[in-house]
Amino acid sequence: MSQLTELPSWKALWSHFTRARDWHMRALFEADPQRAEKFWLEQSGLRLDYSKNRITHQTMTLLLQLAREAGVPERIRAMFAGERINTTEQRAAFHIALRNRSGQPMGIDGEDVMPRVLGVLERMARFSDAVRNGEWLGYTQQPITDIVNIGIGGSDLGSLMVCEALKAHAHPRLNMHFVSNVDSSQLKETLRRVHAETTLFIIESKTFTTHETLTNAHTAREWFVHRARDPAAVARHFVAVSTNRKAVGEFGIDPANMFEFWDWVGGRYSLWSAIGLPIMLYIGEKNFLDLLSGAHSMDQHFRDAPLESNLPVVLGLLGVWYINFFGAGSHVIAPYDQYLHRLPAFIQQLDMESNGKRTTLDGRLVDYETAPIIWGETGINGQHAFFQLLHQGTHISPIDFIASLDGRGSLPGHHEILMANMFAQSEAFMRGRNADEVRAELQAQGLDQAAIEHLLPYKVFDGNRPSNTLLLERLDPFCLGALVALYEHKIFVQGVVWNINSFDQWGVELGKQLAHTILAELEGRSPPQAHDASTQRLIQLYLQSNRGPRAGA
Ligand code: G6Q
Repeated sequence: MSQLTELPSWKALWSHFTRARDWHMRALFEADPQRAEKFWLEQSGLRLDYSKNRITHQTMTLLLQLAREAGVPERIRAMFAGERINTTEQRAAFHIALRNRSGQPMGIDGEDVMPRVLGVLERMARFSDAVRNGEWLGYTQQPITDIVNIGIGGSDLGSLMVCEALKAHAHPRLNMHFVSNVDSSQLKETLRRVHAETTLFIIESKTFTTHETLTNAHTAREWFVHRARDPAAVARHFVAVSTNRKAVGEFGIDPANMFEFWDWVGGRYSLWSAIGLPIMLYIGEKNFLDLLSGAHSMDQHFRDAPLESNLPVVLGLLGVWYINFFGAGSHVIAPYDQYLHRLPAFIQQLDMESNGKRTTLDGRLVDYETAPIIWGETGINGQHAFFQLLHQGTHISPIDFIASLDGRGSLPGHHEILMANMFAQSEAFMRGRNADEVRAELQAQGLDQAAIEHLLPYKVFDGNRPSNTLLLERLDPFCLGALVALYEHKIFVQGVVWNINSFDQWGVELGKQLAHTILAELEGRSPPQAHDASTQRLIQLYLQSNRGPRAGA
């Protein structure tokens, strides 16, 4: 039996659950006219309505007790103290220092990291300014018009998501491109749209050993040198972001063109570091600093606010309530904002890579569920696609609705439709539609009794499906920074409750290793290895299909 399931609050929650599972939120709203005000929090430009959850005041009291018994306050303190909370890699998880705008030191093992953090930020700002104002020229003395970011996972998704989200703040001359897939079609299509003379390549890799990234980077450099006809021109067109100075030098990028970060920054937590260089180039230093300030504001709230009014804590505990008690295996991110269309993918990595674990900090296997499957899409598109399952399917999947309140930048009439749909969905998920309501509606449409009874079972919605509504004052760098930090900390809170390390990713490492063995076989560098029959057959088929000259060769 694990420690978690032995906690008094855990047991109390189970006995509470035997009653709570039968509550309907409709009744909870009817019983308490103040419910929407009670389950409401505001912080750092964000408002959270969590009243449409299957909770009462007592549920929250027990969940907060669970957070205390699981040691959430102590673990928050340890994170902010720079302790090596990533125990399997013996590292701190100190991304909070990257956005520390307080002017105060933040240290790991007594060493203040802020001078290094601020030093890199300053170099990033100088470089971005030069590119943005046209001082940084390519090898034919033309300003940069296109930026191609080459990286994958944590060295791609964060910057991609933020650049998409803040497109409205972008420099008018700059086009951003992100290449992550080693499938050459992505790089090929990107290179077709840019010119060597005016393109800047950013090679982003924490380790600078990731095969996909290095392959794309080498191909991009060959493409470039072939056009520039001068290897020296690489210095004006290639920069690197990494923790591995030696490998960057070996690749052929001048260390003067390298922006550094540190091993205490996890890949999926790195957009605040030099990995955010594409963001700064795209939206400028001030906007990038506002993004950091938004995250910093959420950090301070997370560190200082009492648990009951602490947004990341409350969101994290609500997740635990559904995952561990209701057995909800998935969670939906539904932004009602086209600019946030990559947010579901970003949070998917953040959450599933952080908490998709089954070994506790003391090396035992868990006997409870951990991270849910995170999925989603822009909400309005989701409504016309997968929301059917959320309304009437057999799974319960809590939903986060996310939108900005300020629609004044929108074309006339659009934002109202968007928001009306979002509010309507959250209402429908909560209320559902009972048999009496369906009958009344069908009668009003003039259907006869037999037709009504036939349609009735299909048109009834149980409702009682939980959701959170997160409203940003507006989609600006500050609010976005706060939103991302909110999810980072929510995930951390859940990791603490489940007693797992949210900051390692051994599953990613295994895939990286195994592909090397098979690649050697596919390239004919190694004889066939002992694989299972299926893998063996797939390798053989691939080898047979690729005999002979390459297409286009
Ligand atoms: C993130 C993961 C993973 C990582 C990529 C790229 O937390 O560790 O997504 O970011 O595998 O790694 P590199 O930055 O080392 O190329």
